[in-house]
Amino acid sequence: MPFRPRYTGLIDKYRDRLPVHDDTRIISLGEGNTPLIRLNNIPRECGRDIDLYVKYEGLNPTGSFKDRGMTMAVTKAVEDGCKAVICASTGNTSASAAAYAARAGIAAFVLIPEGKIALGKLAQAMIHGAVVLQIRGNFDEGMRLVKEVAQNTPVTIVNSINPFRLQGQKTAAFEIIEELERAPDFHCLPVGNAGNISAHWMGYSEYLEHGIVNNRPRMIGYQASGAAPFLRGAMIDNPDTVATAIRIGHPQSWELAWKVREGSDGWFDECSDEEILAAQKLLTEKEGIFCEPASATSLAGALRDIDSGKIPAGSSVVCTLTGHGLKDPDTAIRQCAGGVISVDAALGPVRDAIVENLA
Ligand code: AN7
Repeated sequence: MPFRPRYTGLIDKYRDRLPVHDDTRIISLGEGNTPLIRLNNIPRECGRDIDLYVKYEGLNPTGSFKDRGMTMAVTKAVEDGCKAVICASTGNTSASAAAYAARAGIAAFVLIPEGKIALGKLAQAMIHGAVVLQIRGNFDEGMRLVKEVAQNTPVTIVNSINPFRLQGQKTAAFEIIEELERAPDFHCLPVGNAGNISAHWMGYSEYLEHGIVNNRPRMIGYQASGAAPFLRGAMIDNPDTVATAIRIGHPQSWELAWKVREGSDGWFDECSDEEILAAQKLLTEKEGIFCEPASATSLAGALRDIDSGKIPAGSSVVCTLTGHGLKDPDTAIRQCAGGVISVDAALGPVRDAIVENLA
């Protein structure tokens, strides 16, 4: 039989493990089923015996892992008869909420920090028709406002404090297990609100409890140095980092994430902006994989911990690449010091430029 059934998204695939009914109208854009790519060149060059994979969540419909949670959150909001969703966002949640609300035919309101959201994400929220409220404040202030306004306005919050979000996001762990036929030894993620690390742990734990695997990974959460409340052990008020997606000082899943650390015998660490950008560039140049800066935090941290032996040789490691590189073209271009070469539209100059640059 040369044909397989059309892939129709993660709710259809994992229906038995998600809180939906047979007659629930599913709001899906075919999210999930993202590639788990084994890195070749980076492990070889760093000279470590390591089985290193990236889970390329940037290949979800709106370019980030948020779609896994949003398909569930919007499906349930529509099931409950809600006509509008709202979120605060550093960018990806707003892009995803805007798209899934459009798909559902309901309204989306998004609060974003003025001047601190990557261009692609802003474009997405706008083109999908969300009402974009740019606040003169950061994500944490936006989140507080969203919680307040939702108390007496008919809008459903679709940030990760909405429990259906984490239910959807746990499916990434299912997919990894199905591909590796076991759980990895270590799973590294960038951490902002810590919803995603918590959701992955739920997924891994569920497959362990149901006897599908007999191991769980140690979970490692990396934060940007300027926005690292887990490392400091306390919330921070003025987070700052080039990785705007994780420019968060008051994580919403604070308690959950500490339980993940304890339960998995994992740890939190920080990466500087320089380390984050270097990892992003390494991945694009050595493996052909383009993720946004925040996403590269998982790889930046993992490479450092592999190098120091904290992640021992022989381990299998999965790094989640949470968002696509095209989300933030400005930061990518700014990283390429050489820029582009301008030449006259004539054979001579074009040939000269090629010869000069042949290694
Ligand atoms: C690319 O969009 O919080 O630790 O408002 O966009 O689950 O918060 C984004 C978070 C990592 C952190 N990588 O995940 C938002 C938002 C990317 C992200 C995170 C985000 P959590």
